[in-house]
Amino acid sequence: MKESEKVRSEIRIVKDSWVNSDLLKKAKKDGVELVFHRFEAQQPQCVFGEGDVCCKNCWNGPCRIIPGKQDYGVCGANADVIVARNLLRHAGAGATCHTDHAKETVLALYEIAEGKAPGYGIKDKEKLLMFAEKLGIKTKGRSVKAIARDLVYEILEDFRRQQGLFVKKEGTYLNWLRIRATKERINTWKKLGILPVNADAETSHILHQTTMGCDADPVDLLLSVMRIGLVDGYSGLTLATDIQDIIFGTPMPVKSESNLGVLKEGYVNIVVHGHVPILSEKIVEWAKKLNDTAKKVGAKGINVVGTCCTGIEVLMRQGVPIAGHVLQQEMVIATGVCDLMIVDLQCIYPSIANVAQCYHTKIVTTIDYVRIPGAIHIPFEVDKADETAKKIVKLAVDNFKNRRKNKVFIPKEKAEVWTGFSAEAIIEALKKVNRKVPLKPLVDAIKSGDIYGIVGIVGCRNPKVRGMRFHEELTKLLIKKNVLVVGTGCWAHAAAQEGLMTPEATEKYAGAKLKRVLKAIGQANGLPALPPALHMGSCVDNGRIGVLLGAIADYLKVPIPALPVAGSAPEYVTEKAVAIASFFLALGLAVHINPVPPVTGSKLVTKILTKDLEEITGGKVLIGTTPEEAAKVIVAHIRKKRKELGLKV
Ligand code: NFS
Repeated sequence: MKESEKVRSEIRIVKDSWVNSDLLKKAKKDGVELVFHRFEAQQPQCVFGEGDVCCKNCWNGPCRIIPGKQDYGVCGANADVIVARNLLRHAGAGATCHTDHAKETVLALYEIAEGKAPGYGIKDKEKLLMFAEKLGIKTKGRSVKAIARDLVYEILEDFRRQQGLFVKKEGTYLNWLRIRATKERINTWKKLGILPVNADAETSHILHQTTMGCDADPVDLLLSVMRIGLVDGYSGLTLATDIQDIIFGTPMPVKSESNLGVLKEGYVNIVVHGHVPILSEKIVEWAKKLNDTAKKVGAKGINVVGTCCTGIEVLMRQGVPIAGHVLQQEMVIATGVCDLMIVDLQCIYPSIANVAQCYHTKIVTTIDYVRIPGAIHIPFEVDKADETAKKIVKLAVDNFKNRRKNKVFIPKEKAEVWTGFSAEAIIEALKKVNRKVPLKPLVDAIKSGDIYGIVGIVGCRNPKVRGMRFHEELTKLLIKKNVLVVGTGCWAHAAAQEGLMTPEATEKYAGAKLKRVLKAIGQANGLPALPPALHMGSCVDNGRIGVLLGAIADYLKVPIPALPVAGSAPEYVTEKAVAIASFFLALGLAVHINPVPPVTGSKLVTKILTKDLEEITGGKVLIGTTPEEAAKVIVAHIRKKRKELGLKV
């Protein structure tokens, strides 16, 4: 890289408010390579990959499409087929992340029901009973464990049902979709023939469908993307969240802190990283129990903080502070005070083991299919949860003495965050305004235009858009226009660090009308105001957004696509994000996606996703490559929906 380019790239890095330049300098001195450095080393990135017109599905290839020169791969597949096939594979891979996550929790519930996981219980019995009753499971006079076991059996049906798989039969589709989606959506999906039958079979089936010499119809492939979106939405996201709520409790509002400043110098710092709360909940519990042990080694106590989505899980339910989003995971270690980072699955950079080598940090992997050379592997099983968590926390305590004082630097930045806004928590807050019909104040505000619309902003942070502060700026632009923002995942880290998840943010950033509504609801709940950016949870908690929108649509007696709402993934990175976007599109939402999704290599696929899909599911992809452009297209979409509903624009 030329010297001038190097300087430019460093300026871009430092421009991000979440990058502390002193920490960056120290990391450089310590010999640490960060995500930005590797990103720069990868430039220029492959243009064929960007348009997704590269096919590596067979060894006639690899083939790539150059319009007018090489219009077909060796087998005859054109750009439309290659792009649609690749998109389906990405969505499928993303959906398996969420269905595996959901299964981890469902199988944990089974162990609990069988009395084989003594470390865990059932915290939200009401939710368990609600789902059991919806699925026709007898509840009267039965023990909670017996009901939980039957619930697990019904859920597992969604992963093994064969009837209706290849020969479609009426009425055979996912149980969890049946009890969590709106009737109108189910009918629409039924008409389209995209109701999934078996989550595992659907995700493995698409590998067959997209192999050389199978499905060559881009439209059919895109309908399958929608079906996979539903697998992701119901057998992944919503199921994972619902079962986690049953085991660990449904989140309710709680205050905490965010950003690297939550690490504490005198304390044993344990960082939980990944996605599934089964492990992190136990670590939090054992850190409290072993707090005095830490004092014996000269520490003031144990400080557990989180990164990425597992951090959010323990933030939402226990108020554990969050240290950083996906792009900050290496920086957490570069502070020199991370005594142990414990990871479960997904979004864990393999590079953390290299960064840890520059410090005393121990990395502990816990899932058998997620291993990192250089890390210590301690398998985590629910039946031995307590002894394993205790062992890991002790490992961290023992490592405190190895900290190298000359390598310590903790950035001061930290911000208050109000979190825990599950759909139930939002309804509870609204009940303080209208006990009998809690949705009424929210819907009335939408109708009057005091809340112009609702936008769910979700997903990763992408090094491609750094320097732009997309999450932060887009959120501010929307709330200024009286749009209520809800969201999850790394967006939530960004919004929290920017101070957007506080009652004060309402005063500072919200448009006058939105401010009035949020103040009224907040004051009914003993707060100066509700925050204008509501933290609904981790990435799997995107299912909560679906449930909330479904409730609003049912209340208004209109389909979800008719609502003045939209979704946005302004810095998406992962295949999981592709699956989530597919779910939102199937739900009938307009979804802003940035960077521009990898479909531009096909004019047909681009046209279907940005235009024609609206006539099919009601959803469509919106493009906006700056926060200003994105806010403009999103607000224009909301305006259109308001007009169609006959509401004030
Ligand atoms: Ni979701 Fe993106 Fe990862 Fe969580 Fe963050 S990167 S797709 S937000 S941590 S899953």
